Amino acid sequence: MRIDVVTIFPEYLAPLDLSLIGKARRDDLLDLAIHDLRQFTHDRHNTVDDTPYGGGAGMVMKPQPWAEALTHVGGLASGAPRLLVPAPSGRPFTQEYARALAEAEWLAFACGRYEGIDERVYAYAADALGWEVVPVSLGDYVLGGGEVAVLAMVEAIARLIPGVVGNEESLVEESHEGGLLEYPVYTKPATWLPQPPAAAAATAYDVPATLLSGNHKAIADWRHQQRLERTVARRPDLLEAAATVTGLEDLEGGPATPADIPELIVLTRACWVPEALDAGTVDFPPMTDGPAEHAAALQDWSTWVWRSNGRLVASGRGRRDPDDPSVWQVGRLMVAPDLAGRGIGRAVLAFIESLAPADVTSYWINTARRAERNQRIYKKAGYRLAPWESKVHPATVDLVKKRR
Ligand code: JD8
Repeated sequence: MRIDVVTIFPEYLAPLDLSLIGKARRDDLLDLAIHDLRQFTHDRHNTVDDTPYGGGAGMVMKPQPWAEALTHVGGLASGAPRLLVPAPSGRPFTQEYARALAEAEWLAFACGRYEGIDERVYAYAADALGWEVVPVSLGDYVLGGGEVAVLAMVEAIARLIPGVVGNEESLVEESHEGGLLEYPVYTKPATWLPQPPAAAAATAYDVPATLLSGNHKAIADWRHQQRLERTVARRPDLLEAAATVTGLEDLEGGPATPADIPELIVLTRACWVPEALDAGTVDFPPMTDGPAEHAAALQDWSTWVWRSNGRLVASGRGRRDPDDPSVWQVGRLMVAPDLAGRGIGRAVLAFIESLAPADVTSYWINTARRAERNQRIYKKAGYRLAPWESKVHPATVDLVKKRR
């Protein structure tokens, strides 16, 4: 890949000589050239800015040096680059966009400063040079110019070029791939005893036992669970995106309201059909729960519902155990039967767990003794069968999980 960057601060981009990107350049995987905009001025003071038409604060970058610089860049190789222009108003730069840009043969970046570049430069690049011009934004905050954005974008793009990162599989498993955040990582020693600050007691910090178990399946499950929990806690917006990836459009979650009760009754009955068939009767809650029971439950539980394109497709609820405030009871986890198997239930469970107050130390779920599929799902999420007889009903079991 070829990348050209035009800037009034070439030194700002010196970090691109270092580390991964520097190695990629030396290995000829990346041909990166930095160009000083002032080289394309013709006055004694190398002027690149002037006052804005229409008035207002600050200065604007003049079109002439930019046109000459971009024309020069256009002559450095055959074909045409895509011109990326960092700007707060640009297209959000995401991992998905970085992946698309990593496929390009040639990219050029125009680093603005001051109040930005005279708008006619973009028209010139598109019309006279025939380039595709894309304003891009690093994020929703204001920088002083495009250089820092280019550093970030070039690093994100270049590491996706085949051969730049040694370990290719580390590119697949990482944060933001698959819509979930990264799992936490640990290295030796397995038990770490830091030097305590003066007058403080020494505390040992352990690596989570699963990572020392040598059980690859258990480790993969643990890491996946960590990714889910982190995403729920830190970036719930990403979970909605992940749900879309799993085939659910326009998924929106929120606390259940009385207006949801009619659909909640239908979804609940549909989800408990397997238990009813197994029991040979529909004469048990939640099958028998009507509007009154659901309305009462909305008072006692934090109940959430998720809708896809307006349809109520999933729900779950949680509350403190009335007999033991350290326990968070999770209940009525349901996903519309036609949407089962997409990981929605796991996401709902992780979300309901995340509603527990900070002082809660364990989670509790009750399910039919014979509901093996449910129990498998809960065990995968870290729950274990409680050794005691359930107080709810003899035909049910309790599953519990320690909070981390
Ligand atoms: C390029 C000039 C500063 C922009 C007045 C002072 C990207 N995510 C991002 N935030 N900010 C930028 C960015 C800011 C820039 C320039 C990128 C050139 N400025 C100006 C207009 C309003 N300020 C960015 N990518």
